[in-house]
Amino acid sequence: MSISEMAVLLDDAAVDATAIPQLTLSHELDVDGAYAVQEALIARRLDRGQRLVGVKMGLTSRAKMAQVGVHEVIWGRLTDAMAVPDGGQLSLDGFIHPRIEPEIAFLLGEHGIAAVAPALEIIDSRYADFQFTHADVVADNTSGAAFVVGAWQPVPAGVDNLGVLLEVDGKVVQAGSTAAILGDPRRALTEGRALTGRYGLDLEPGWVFLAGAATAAVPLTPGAHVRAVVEGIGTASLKVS
Ligand code: OOG
Ligand code: MG
Repeated sequence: MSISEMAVLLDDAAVDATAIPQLTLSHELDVDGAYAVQEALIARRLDRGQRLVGVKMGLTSRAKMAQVGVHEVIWGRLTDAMAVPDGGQLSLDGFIHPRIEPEIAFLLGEHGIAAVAPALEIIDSRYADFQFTHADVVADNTSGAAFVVGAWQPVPAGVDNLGVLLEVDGKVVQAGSTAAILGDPRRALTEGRALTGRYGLDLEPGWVFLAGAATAAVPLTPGAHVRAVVEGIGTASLKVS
């Protein structure tokens, strides 16, 4: 199966909210090939009028690596269609088996980080049972489905040891620290620049950069009110309808 055929399979799976078998069960796919599938998959969305608005890192914390059994840092693309306003509503209709995780977001400036914000990421593997290899998850745009960015804040002196909470209906369901993100989420940006550059993508000023979750993700259920709290930075929230 060609790169573009794999991209069509993954694109259709997302559009139809229907899981597919892992590509690597029946096809040869290495990580470079998987990034080519991801690029082709996102190109289809850009052809449908979506805009690239940023990049997300994945598996930058041990908690996340352990949850999915893949131990490599990965990255994916964010389009405007994936953005949900802070405090907004999200219907689960278009998702397969969505999970949510707390993140820290950077607003990219001309020279480094222009602002920081708490964020939520909704991930929704297009593979059956949320099971995948490194190459599978890269091809699937690193499970990216939607994201919420809270109010942008000036860059604090350090972002390397901030408490991170994920709350559902007012109860803490995950707790961690930004220290879990490669020791310092700014390191995720350094790695992100290098990794995206390897595949010909330059991070642009004005883009959102998600550094990767500090904690494991939790299933997203109808009616849930979900909030990420990042110490000293604020909150990002979402209501599931
Ligand atoms: C892969 C995406 C990981 C993160 O923040 O670590 C990710 C997955 O968990 O399905 O977005
Ligand atoms: Mg994430």
